[in-house]
Amino acid sequence: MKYELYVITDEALSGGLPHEVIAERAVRGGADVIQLRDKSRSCRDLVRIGRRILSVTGPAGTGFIVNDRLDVALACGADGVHLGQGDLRPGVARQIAPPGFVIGVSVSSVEEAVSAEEEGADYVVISPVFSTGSKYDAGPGLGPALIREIRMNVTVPVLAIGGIGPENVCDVIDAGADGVAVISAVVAQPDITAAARRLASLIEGRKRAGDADRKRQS
Ligand code: TZP
Ligand code: MG
Repeated sequence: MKYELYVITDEALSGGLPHEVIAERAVRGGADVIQLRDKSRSCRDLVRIGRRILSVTGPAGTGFIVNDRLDVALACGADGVHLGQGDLRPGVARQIAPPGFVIGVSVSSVEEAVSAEEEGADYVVISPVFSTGSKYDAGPGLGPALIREIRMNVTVPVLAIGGIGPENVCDVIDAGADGVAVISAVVAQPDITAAARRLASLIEGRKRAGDADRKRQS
């Protein structure tokens, strides 16, 4: 799975658009992964919504991840689950999940990132890199320097989340992130597709420039 632009759905921040509409618009704008995130819906609702999202992401070849809930992810046929530090341990999820199932983990330190990888995480998301109003308990921004430190200590893809948008996405890529996970920079924009397309193109351009620099220096 490619992890450059990872878009997290949020019906409140979208001004009331359903998860599957957010997903469809973000996929059209080039999102590599869609995460269904909703802390208020019932399990049954989440499975129903997840199946709708999968009908959009599947044919497009976009990844589909469910936040928090391994049961929902398995029931709706998602590609994977995303776990926080208070959710199931990645090692436990790994024991339950079928082969090839993607497990992502939110981390806020090198130690958490290393232990997530040791337990079988497929990617880690550093949270939050900048302060954000989109998650009430996200805490203060940890800063881009942590990206470089975590990048040097794990081999799985490293994403950054929290307060990331067109104005700072290049700093995050320059610091060594493989990609970014965003809510408001895409979901809260009047044109979700255009916002995703712009971010995807900034990330791609910056990575290409970084690759060219490294080639020149080697
Ligand atoms: N986890 C850490 S920060 C965050 C989550 C879900 C919210 C990110 O939202 P935004 O709008 O991209 O800052
Ligand atoms: Mg969680």
